[in-house]
Amino acid sequence: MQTRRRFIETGGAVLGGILMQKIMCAVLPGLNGHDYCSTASAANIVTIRMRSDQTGGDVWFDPIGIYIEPGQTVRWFVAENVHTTTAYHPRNGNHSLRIPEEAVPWNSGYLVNPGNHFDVTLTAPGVYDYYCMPHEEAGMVGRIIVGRPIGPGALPFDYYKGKPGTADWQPVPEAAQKAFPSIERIMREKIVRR
Ligand SMILES: [Cu+2]
Repeated sequence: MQTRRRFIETGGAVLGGILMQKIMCAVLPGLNGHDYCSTASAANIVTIRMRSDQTGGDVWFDPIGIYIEPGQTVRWFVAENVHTTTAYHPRNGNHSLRIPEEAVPWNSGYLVNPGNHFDVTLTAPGVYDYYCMPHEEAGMVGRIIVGRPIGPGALPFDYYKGKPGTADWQPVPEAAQKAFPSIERIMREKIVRR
């Protein structure tokens, strides 16, 4: 919970910073044209909503697939229900590695209230697959491509079979495998909704 609170506070500070930036640039015309007043920082945040129908029987990330540039920040927001955003990585419950080797795995922990959010800034190029802990079996997964579609996330789901040190890895559930948008579609459309 501590980790989650810290990230929510960090997210709040970012939002506050954007608001302050807008106010400063509106009231001080001299600042316009300055780097401080560019929209780059706000545009750098990509939002993914964590959705559910009323019964909780249908759950999904929206959008389910996105393409971003290295250094952009992804922000997951709870819209309905309780969710996590958790990278496919052995450090997260022995899940198989499906993010770039040099990337730091994330796990938001449970985000329980609408509006709760969690930010991750992705710099290493490659495919990043992630899941929602309580809803992975139901196929609640998402895919982010940063810069180029490379790395373990670009490989078949069973690529690690027979390799040393992977015997404990959990396979990606079948419903989740079917839910991922293809790399080709993300590269073509940039934003893929379910
Ligand atoms: Cu979920």
